[in-house]
Amino acid sequence: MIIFFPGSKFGVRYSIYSGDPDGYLTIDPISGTLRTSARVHIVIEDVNDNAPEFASSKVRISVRESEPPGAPLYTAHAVDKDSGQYGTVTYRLLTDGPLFRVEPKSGDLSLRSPLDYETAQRHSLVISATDGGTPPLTSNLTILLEVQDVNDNPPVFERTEYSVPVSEALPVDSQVSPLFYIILMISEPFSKL
Ligand SMILES: [Ca+2]
Ligand SMILES: [Ca+2]
Ligand SMILES: [Ca+2]
Repeated sequence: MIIFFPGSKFGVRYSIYSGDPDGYLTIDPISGTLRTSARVHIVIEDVNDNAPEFASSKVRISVRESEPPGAPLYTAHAVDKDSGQYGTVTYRLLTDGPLFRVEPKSGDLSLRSPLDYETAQRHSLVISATDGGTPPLTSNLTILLEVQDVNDNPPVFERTEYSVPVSEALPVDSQVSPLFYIILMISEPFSKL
């Protein structure tokens, strides 16, 4: 409903009195010209334009060879700026699978089986971080793992029994072979070995 007010300078002033509760209409108070307006809601949809990012592409860690399987060694963490599944990161180990494992959600790196310094003193691991886009975007982290030695091997003889012929005329404190040095204790009855 449009009403006008007599008595203004030009005799009439227009105003919208009712029928437009949401305010879509405006009226010129002098000319009475009606105009419409509308609110427009713009929703910006995210796209997968950011790959997961590690703070550094390479890290070094040091692990004792005595660490038990399952012990946490390192936590890989990548940040993806996208939202929803486009920003959801899954971790995967690309190398050295038999010895190590990575938890896909947390990025926790742990041992599957024990390390052995005497077998391998270094391992180079690559962990990938992949988002949930289609196609997915991926970044890699290289972990240079150095194995710390621990004293886990007692001295061992190559054989459990050795036989070396020794002359009874051999002087005391003699070397009987390049490999063995035997101090003969001269006392009966063991002097005739
Ligand atoms: Ca995005
Ligand atoms: Ca992403
Ligand atoms: Ca060792």
